[in-house]
Amino acid sequence: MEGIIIQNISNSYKVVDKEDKIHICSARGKLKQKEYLPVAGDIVNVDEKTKAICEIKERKNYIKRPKIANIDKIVFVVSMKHPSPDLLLLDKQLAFAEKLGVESIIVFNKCDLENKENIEKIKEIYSKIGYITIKMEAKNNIGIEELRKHLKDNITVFSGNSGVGKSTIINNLFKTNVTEEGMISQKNKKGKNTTTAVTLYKLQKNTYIADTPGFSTFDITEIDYRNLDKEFKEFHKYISKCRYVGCSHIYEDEKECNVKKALKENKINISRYNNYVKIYEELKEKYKRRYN
Ligand SMILES: Nc1nc2c(ncn2[C@@H]2O[C@H](COP(=O)(O)OP(=O)(O)O)[C@@H](O)[C@H]2O)c(=O)[nH]1
Ligand SMILES: [Mg+2]
Ligand SMILES: [Zn+2]
Repeated sequence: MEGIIIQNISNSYKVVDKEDKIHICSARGKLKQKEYLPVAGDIVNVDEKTKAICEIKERKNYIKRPKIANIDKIVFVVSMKHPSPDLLLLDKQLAFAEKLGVESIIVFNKCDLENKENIEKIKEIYSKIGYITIKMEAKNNIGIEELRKHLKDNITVFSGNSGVGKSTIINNLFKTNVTEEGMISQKNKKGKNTTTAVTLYKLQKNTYIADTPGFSTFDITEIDYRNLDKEFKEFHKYISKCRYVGCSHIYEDEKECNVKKALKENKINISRYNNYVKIYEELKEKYKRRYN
């Protein structure tokens, strides 16, 4: 039987088959891939008799923290006020998604607290690059349906600082979808999740939202600073025309840098470029200290 793992607690795996039946399985003995263990999001083959997972299908991708496989999309939630937008963090998270090869959706939440002009200014930076951007007032259930359209047939993870509105958004997604047994019914009376394990909740057919207790944003230290420029989507078409191979697009002695030229001509946004430099220096510093 083939299914998807929606939860893993030690050696117990909840596997959902094509008929939506949940099987409690284990993952030892028969498992072909002894070198690693299955995680939430894995498509697996299960031995019907023993309920042992015997094979993990090849992964599209794998994230260490939170431990999850086969993610299709990441939703980055940015708060417009209280807390104010953290664009450095957003740019880090977008770089992470680019490296992983996963599509990003940027949600600007708490739009009720900020004026239209400021919202548009920030939103435009990212929509111009080609990112999907959504204005939201999760508290007032505005923007939820627009987001829902992008989640269909995908496994989605939410990322963003504490307090930006992730839980409010996820709860609204499930609340307005009364026909499906969702997150709400699987929570206890206080509305808290009953588990600390990464869990995939079914929003609709083939559509899952990962609930990731204790997780807020991705660790990007695995990105090699020398390749960071490639994770900035809008830099792509300029990079190849820099004079120096391996140009970092930062230092004065790198003459005829095409990225800097694009920056001067306003083809690259200054906030994005400045954050690129900050992230580059941060990753480089970490790399230098890696043996300490
Ligand atoms: N004004 C306003 N507050 C919001 C909105 N969305 C969420 N909040 C509030 O922001 C706070 C943090 O939200 P929460 O969903 O817990 O954030 P999380 O930490 O990212 O899960 C709560 O008090 C929410 O009611 C919104 O669109 N507008
Ligand atoms: Mg929360
Ligand atoms: Zn350059």
